[in-house]
Parts: sequence; structure tokens; C-alpha cells
Amino acid sequence: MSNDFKLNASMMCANYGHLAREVEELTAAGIDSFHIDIMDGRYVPNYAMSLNDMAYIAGYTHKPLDVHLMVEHPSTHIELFLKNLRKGDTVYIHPEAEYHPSTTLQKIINAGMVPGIAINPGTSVETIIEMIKIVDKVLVMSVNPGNAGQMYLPYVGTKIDRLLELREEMHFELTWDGACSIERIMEYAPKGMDAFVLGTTILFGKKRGYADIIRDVKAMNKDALDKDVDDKGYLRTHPVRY
Ligand code: S6P
Ligand code: MG
Repeated sequence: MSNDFKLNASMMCANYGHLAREVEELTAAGIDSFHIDIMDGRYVPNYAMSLNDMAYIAGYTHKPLDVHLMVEHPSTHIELFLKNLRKGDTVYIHPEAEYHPSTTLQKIINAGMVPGIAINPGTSVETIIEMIKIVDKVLVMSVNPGNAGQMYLPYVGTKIDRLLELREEMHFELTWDGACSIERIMEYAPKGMDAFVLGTTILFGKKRGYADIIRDVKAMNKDALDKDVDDKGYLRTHPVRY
């Protein structure tokens, strides 16, 4: 089975009581990048991370950041984010949140960042097909944006398979975001998924260290991961509904 995939840590799930240590431990454990969920309480009904959290995390790692903007009209304040990022960091926007998403993507490109588009469970591939031509990365959401600890929405599977086919002809990187379990990784890594965002489902709030978990995820050692007690499992039995 292919294990040539990247793992991104969903930092809204980290322990903010010792955030610097979290970042350093994840870096040492071999995480490939840090996923930063920025929310405005409008595009999604939640506030997660903000500019200061993003800049703080960047200061404790040399690994790239993957910034997922779940905000209305990101173009309004995009410069604030771009000037606090390093060249090569990724910025994802949601096309529904912007009147002219391709203009915003161009600003991201002009600043030297990697442009990405995030696609919600209820958004069709057709809605974003033109933008796929100008982005390097697509973040496909298997939960509705706004919260960690939600249940996987199985109807996105058909769309993900379609995106995996398009990826071959349109050359973009595809990352899975939401309720990412070892079962999902074992199913979709061999199909060509480039990266997975790891949150409460598999990485955070466990009784083992990040190095052990990341090693077992990369080796797809399901038996070892199944032994992890899921301290936050209650969240998934009560999924957030809007
Ligand atoms: C959701 C956000 C995601 C979550 C991630 C958490 O709005 O975009 O990046 O943080 O899904 O992972 P999990 O395993 O708790 O669903
Ligand atoms: Mg996200």
C-alpha cells in the first residue's frame, strides 16, 4: 500500500495550555505541516484560531503552514495573513465566501504563497472546476466546516473519487479535511490522496505521544492505532448539526 502521503496537524485541536510544546513535539514527530483553521463566526458558526495563533505557531516550527480561511470575504483582510506567512505556505479559501474568488487566489499567488480552494460537503465539483485550473491544492471537506470532532459524511466519497480522477489530468494536490481515521487513510491513500488533516479522530487527546501515532499512521498500522483510547469519542456520537 502507498504510504507516500503527507500528514497535517489540525492545530485547533491542540492543547493551548502549552502550545509551543505541542508545535515542537509535532515537528520532532515528523508532521509534514500545520493546518491552521481560521474562523470568523460568520461564514461558520464558530471561532477557532486567529492571526496571532497562526504567527505564534510559525515561530516555533520550520514546517510549512496550511491556512484554511473559513471567513467571509477573505480578500478584505488577506494581506494581514499573507504578510505573516512564509513563501510556500498554503492559503485555502472557500469559493462561497467570496464574490470574486479567483481575484483573491491571484493575491495569494502574487504574495508567493500556494493557492488552494476548500470544497464543502455540499458543494459540487462543477462549482469549482474553473478555479481548479488556477490553484495548486484542493482541500476536500468530509465534514461541514466549523468544528472538530464531527462524524464523517459518507456521501462525500463519490465526489472525492471524482476529484482523484481530475487530479490526474489537472495536476493539483488533494488533501482530506475532517474526521480522518486510519480506515479513511487506508482506503484513500492508495487511491492517490496526497495529504490528510489529522485532528481529534486520530492524533489529539490520545494517551500516546505524537511520534508513536504519526509513525503508526504512516505505516498504516491499524492494530496499534485501534488500541488508542479515544478520549473525545463522545463528540462523534453527538455530531454538531446546523
Ligand atoms: C473543521 C476544520 C477541520 C478540523 C478537523 C479536525 O472546520 O476545518 O480542519 O479541525 O477536521 O479533525 P477531526 O478529526 O476532529 O475531525
Ligand atoms: Mg480545516
